[in-house]
Amino acid sequence: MKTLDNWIGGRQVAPLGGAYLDDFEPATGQVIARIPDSGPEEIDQAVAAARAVFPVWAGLSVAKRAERLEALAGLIERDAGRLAELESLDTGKPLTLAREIDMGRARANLRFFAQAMQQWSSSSHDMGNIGFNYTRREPLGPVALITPWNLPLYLLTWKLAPALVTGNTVVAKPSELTPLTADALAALSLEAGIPAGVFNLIQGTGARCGQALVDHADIKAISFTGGTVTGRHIAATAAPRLIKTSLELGGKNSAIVHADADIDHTVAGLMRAGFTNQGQVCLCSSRWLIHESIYEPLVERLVEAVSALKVGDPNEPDNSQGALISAEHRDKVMSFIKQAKEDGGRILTGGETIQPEGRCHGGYFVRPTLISDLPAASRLHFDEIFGPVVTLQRFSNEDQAIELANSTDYGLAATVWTRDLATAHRTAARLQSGIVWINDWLVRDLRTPFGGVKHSGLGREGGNWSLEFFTEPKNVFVSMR
Ligand code: TXE
Repeated sequence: MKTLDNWIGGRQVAPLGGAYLDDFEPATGQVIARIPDSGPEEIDQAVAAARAVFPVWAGLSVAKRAERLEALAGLIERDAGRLAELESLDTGKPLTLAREIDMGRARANLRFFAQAMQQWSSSSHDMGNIGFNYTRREPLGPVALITPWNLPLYLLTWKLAPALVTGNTVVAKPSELTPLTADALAALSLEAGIPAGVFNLIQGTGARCGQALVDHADIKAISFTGGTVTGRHIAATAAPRLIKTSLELGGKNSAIVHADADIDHTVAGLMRAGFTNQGQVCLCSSRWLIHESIYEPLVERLVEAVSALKVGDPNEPDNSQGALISAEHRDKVMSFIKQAKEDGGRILTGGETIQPEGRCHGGYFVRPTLISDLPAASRLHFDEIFGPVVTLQRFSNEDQAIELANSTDYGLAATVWTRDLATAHRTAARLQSGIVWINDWLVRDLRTPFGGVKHSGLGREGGNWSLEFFTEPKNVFVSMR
């Protein structure tokens, strides 16, 4: 069993009190590693290291910083097999998914921001004979990156790349449930020539270690992806210090299927949108709203497709569904299914846990579940379940579909399925959502704004939005008089 350390100032450092937490493999329920149970002292040391090297890193040319990020992307490519295995082991997601999606995206994040920063231009504002202004974009200093367990390396690199390429130094805290790939990334960052102390990594719980990080007086900005309750708490913690926060939080995303949707295409799309990563993606469509004229035949097709999903050992290429992240999370998902039954909902398929034969017998598996006929007020329509559970509702006209979709506190990512251009654009315009996909799901262009409205977050990531978040504009006026 592996024992991890923190990474402070380029060195592996054991936790001060010698306290460790267990890291579980979701597919087996076995302990696979021990991670530091860090607190304020370790955070202090990491922030001090990040502060000390900040002038050096910020003083490098953009080209030099971009070169180091490109080198890190190259190392992720070199080690993709090993990293995908660690990611699958730690999260319970299918190994093929970790290879094809998570590793590809981790590389792409680093390359994208390395290149984007070299194309970015600052602005100038001419005042004729009086003079002119130019606007510098300056790095902030040590920044905190706090990431969740569903897409560990994917989301850490999504924040790390823009933070570093703009000249900031970083203290990162990955989820205590998925520490492995962040640890590997810290080691690779040194190999890539990123100076010691530029990327520090502290492992520990949210309540003690994460809280100490967001409380630290020398942290200049916080980029967070996680649950809405935690996000709200972090915003409140940061507010008195007047530091920037970027909050990417939960979702309760609707898929609106209009009467004229291309059925084959929609079934394939909904399967991805509902069940990728066992439904543990903030962008997953977990409410499928279907026009009444196609409801019965479409639901029949969907039940057939969902029932055919293979669940089990993430190492078996045939299994498109792995384990949920933890026993606690599995129990939370199952409590929603229990609630659905109490509310009078019909479980059309799934609705139960699975104990596969063999090595994964103790894993946290839930069969992909479709639920219909819930009363309109059931909380399954409004609360984020974050698992392989989708609710079905029918609508009779466009206004009703929009009203249902907009009726939750969240507003992250909706999908619209129709062959009619005007219907597609009109629906997209009326949805309260940061992102809308028409006839597709999770197609990402890293230049576009990514984030949600209402309780799904604050701010946007992606392209220039990330570069702006991690910099402070400074306007300089030059007199010509
Ligand atoms: O998230 P947390 P949890 C949703 C999903 C899930 C729910 C709770 O619905 O069921 O959130 O998940 C750190 N100060 N999403 O409890 O706690 C924590 O250690 C500083 C949606 O796992 O928000 C981890 O590193 N940090 C989501 C990170 O915050 C703190 C992805 C996220 O954990 C902290 C994951 C504190 N006080 C869950 N408390 C998405 N948007 O994709 C916790 N953390």
